[in-house]
Amino acid sequence: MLGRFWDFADEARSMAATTARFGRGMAARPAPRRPERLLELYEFEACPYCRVVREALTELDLDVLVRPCPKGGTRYRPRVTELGGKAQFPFLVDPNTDAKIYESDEIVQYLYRQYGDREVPWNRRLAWLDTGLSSLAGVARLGAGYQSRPSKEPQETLELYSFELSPYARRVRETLCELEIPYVLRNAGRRRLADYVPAQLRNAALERMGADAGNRAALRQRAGQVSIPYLVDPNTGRELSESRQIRVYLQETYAA
Ligand SMILES: N[C@@H](CCC(=O)N[C@@H](CS)C(=O)NCC(=O)O)C(=O)O
Repeated sequence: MLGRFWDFADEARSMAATTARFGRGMAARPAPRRPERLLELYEFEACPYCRVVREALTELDLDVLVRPCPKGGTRYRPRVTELGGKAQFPFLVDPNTDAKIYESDEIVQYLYRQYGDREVPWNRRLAWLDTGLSSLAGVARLGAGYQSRPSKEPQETLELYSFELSPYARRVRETLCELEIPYVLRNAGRRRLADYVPAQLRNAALERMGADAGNRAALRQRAGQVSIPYLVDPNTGRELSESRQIRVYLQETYAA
């Protein structure tokens, strides 16, 4: 009973964080150039600078291999110092160009220039203001996705269908982050009107308003509907779509 209450309160705070981002990290206009090899991002969920990078990835509809580096983490933090010389996050590695970039604003500019073929959006032009607002959004989360927790390392990389602004996907990413579980972030931002209607209410008429594409189409194929978040764990063969259940599953399977 108490658990349910906390879950509900936590979801409400995640919703507040979503509201505070004024729509960033929700709609996707796919980048015309697609990276051949998966981008790699060392980051942690509570970091406001990391958030703006994840938002750009959703908006450009780019997948990325996330290597979570929460405070106190030992799994990937040392690798960042080895690769770039300091423990600062976010840190992007692009194996396609050999680029290794630390500064969030530089990463966002790089992604839009290298893959998006367009300027950063107008609401990102004042980077200092946008990053300040990103910090405010983080306040609502009361430190979730900040500190590492002991965990078992999965052998194979998990996959998460997500988009940055989703309050439900955020809670799953926070758990993955705290447990230092690496995962391929399959971005599934909204592209068409029907994507704004909850999966359970979407009817055939809405579906006719346009076909799914990209990861949304792949998810429909895989799960029969598009419901975000959606976790795929090749280590156990489990696939789950409810954020509360996913969090319990991750906790039971990987927390040490
Ligand atoms: N100007 C940098 C600031 C990055 C930054 O300060 N990141 C913090 C996390 S929010 C960090 O790396 N802290 C060191 C640590 O977590 O150990 C940027 O925009 O990327």
